[in-house]
Amino acid sequence: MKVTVSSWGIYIVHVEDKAKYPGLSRGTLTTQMAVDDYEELLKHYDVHETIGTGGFAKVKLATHLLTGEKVAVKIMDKDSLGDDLPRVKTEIEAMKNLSHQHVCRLYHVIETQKKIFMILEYCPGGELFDYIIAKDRLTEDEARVFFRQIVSAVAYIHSEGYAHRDLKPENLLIDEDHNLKLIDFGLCAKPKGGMDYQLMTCCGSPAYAAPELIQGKAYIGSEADIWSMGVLMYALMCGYLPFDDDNVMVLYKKIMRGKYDIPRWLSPGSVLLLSQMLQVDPKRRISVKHLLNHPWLLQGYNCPVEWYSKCPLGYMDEDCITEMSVYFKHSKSTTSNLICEWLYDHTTATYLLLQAKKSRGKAVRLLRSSVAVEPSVSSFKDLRSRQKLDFDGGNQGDLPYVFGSMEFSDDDLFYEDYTYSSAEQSASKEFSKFRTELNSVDFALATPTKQKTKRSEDKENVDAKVTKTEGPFLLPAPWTPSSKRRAILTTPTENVLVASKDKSCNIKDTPTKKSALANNEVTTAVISPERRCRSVDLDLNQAHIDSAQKKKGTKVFGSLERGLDKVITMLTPSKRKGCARDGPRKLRAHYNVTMTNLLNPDQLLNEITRILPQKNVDYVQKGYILKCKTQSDFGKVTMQFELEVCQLNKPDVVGIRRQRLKGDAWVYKRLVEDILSSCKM
Ligand code: 6BJ
Repeated sequence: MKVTVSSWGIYIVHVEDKAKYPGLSRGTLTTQMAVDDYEELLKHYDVHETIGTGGFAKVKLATHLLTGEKVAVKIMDKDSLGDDLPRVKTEIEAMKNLSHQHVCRLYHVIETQKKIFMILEYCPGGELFDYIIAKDRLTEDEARVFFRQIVSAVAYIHSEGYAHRDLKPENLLIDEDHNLKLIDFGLCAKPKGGMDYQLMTCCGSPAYAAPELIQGKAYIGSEADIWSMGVLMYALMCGYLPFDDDNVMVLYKKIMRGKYDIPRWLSPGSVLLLSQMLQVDPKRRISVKHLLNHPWLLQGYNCPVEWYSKCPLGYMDEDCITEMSVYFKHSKSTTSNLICEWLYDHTTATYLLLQAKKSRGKAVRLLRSSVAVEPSVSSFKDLRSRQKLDFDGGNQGDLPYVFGSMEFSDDDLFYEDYTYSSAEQSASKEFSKFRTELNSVDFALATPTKQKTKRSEDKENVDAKVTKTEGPFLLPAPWTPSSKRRAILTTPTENVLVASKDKSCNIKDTPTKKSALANNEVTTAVISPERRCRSVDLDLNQAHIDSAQKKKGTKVFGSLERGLDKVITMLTPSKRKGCARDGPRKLRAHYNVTMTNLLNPDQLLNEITRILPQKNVDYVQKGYILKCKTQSDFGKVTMQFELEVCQLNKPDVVGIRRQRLKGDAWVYKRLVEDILSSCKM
């Protein structure tokens, strides 16, 4: 057993004893590394299904074993990151410096030889984008509730010296209290000279990009963010974009002209506010400071937007410290000293998640002894069968063992949460026998460096700047972030991964492993190849969409659902193979579920699978779930989404759950609308 420490103070455990892994007989060094790469993550978290896939990251739902709190794990493969590695570094550094009620919280960073895992706040409501399109558009009052939160988040990050530079509804998530959380700081910038310093890099999503940015001029990050907020506000209240075109050059011309349609339902106050944000001349554009007190934002509130953090960095909660000191058998002062290092290791995660748990009114308790109650299915057999189904499952061949493959995909180590049959459930029970009780051994060993961090230095600079420019802003009161429901707790099987319980491991205070992200300079993000390609993808994707559907103001899911309610068709027997024995999942009506008038799930499934090839959508069927993807002419996966036929009750009809996993949100919207409106149902 070898332990190394990355430059972020993250303990990487390398297991050399292959005898512990019976499935590794055909294994290679790559296989061994893959096991190592997931060990630290699986020691502390139970990893469930994929909830999103970006250009270079996959996001999975997971449960933190000690607190039972749900988290989102962003998984990145270092080899595949290439030019995007600085983006990851930028995001991690920014998120370590940010703590705000409307900014997604970073809890833990795990860097292994091949992977980077970011453990983040879980937002069960999904993307604001999906929420908008499901409702067609938001009422002015609902848009105001959200927009105040967006202004709050943006004012806060600007006050901390950051410009986000990729504000869009896909980067705003909805938490369990229906509050927004800003994500994706990979393109953010922290100008060395402060927020008034100019930036040069053109980045972000074209439809939300400010005119000065797309012209390649030097620009002020905060001013560009305000423009994007104007586009965002328009999207909230209209359900489509103010500037849109399949051709990016035409789109850029429209942005530079700054002319957009004003639909009849917008109030004069909304029109005025939009015009103040969507000013082509950045110097004439409204500032965040003026937005805080803008009459439109005050309507029905009588108080300015509260921009300051209600959960400031470094806040120490007495109850959480007490619980951690009892659990880990340390004095309270040792415990609080360990927490105060803010290494974004398992100590930071445990503390922040305990605080989150407390803020939801739950007992401030760490789960003792056997934490798991229901194991997740995670066997070699399952991994193998699943691998054959996944699009991006790495090895798709006929090897007898999944571990015989040369490389893992991120899904290979986790079983997706779709467990239907009783056979699979009993397999799950059987594997619970292998469960190990994984106590956090690294806590006791964590005696991190007590050096002055880059964070505190940056903060001093920022504070000086803030005092100068943002004088009237108040200091916040202590607050703990709202958080998530309790989850089913499981641990990985012993065969797959074994946690290090070897307390004699030679762990040093000073990082020994040179991190790929060790360079600590302030980064100006660059436009990634994936983003540069996006416009191309967009065109290719839209090639098969009816021009009528592409028009601005296209009907969105909400109206489509209303249309579907009126259609009743005769039922036909299913000819489909691989039908899940227990029938479709029973789901509650939700905004990502389209209701039909149909009663037979198989008929609906047949109908969708008939239409998908017509729309150039490839799919893999997993029971009642259709894992869909589109590809560009060059074979690049441009979009991934799931359509699941489900059973609703009250009314007792069949529905379709939609979930976008990858690809441009507006292209997805049009494609799924096209698919569903083509289905006879
Ligand atoms: C991050 C991503 C945190 O689609 C869902 C849930 C998506 C959580 C989701 C199903 C659903 C609900 C309602 C409507 C539609 N999260 N949570 C990157 N960086 C930081 C945090 C995250 C990602 C998430 C995404 N639920 N669908």
